[in-house]
Amino acid sequence: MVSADQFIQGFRFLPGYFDRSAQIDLLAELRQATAESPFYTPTMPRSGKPLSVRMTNLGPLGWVTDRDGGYRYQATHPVTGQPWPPIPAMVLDLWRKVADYEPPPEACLVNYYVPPARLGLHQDADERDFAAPVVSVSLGDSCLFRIGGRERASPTRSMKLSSGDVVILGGAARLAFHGVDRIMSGSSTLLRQGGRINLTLRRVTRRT
Ligand code: MD3
Ligand code: FE
Repeated sequence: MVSADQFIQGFRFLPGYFDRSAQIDLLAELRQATAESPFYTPTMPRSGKPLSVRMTNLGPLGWVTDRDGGYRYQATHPVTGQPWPPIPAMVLDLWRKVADYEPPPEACLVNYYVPPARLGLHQDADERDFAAPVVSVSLGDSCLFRIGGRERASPTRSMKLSSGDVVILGGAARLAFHGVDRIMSGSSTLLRQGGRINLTLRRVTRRT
């Protein structure tokens, strides 16, 4: 297993960016936000098949999917109908420090993986702005993450993402296929019940 740093232009890996105490602070922010805006089970376009990953969002826009509406961004939680809670200051700070992109993120998707949840190989292409990077934060159990190239058939590399790690996907990496193959149960004590939380920060609309 090798780092993907030299594999795709625009991929940056910052292992252990958040120390244990920052991870605990971030988790406390997420507990507050998810009390108002709970994790729900999204469904696939057309088939209506449930995803194994549970989701919620923070920020002005959230990524959602369901059978009839497909993949999209919207301002409200699909179950509660309420606006998504704000993105925590420490997450906006992270964006300012690492994204090299002036406007703040519009969407912070929060994915919650309880084994055997996984995320198949896909591209993040529902945004209008591909000039902005995607910034990801991992919390809780480690996962086996896979990243390839701009085509589904491109060769892939696997790497472990652990609690506190940050990944920045800019440049060519912004449109790379990627997925989460497996959660490594018991690899972290951060979440009492186990599992993995991932935050992905994105710009959605084009800069004017
Ligand atoms: C590579 N999330 O929400 S984060 C997603 O761990 C998503 O929950 C995964 O893929 C997760 O869409 C991966 C790392 C990541 C995020 C966005 C990317 C890698 C990426 C965009 C382009 C290329
Ligand atoms: Fe993705």
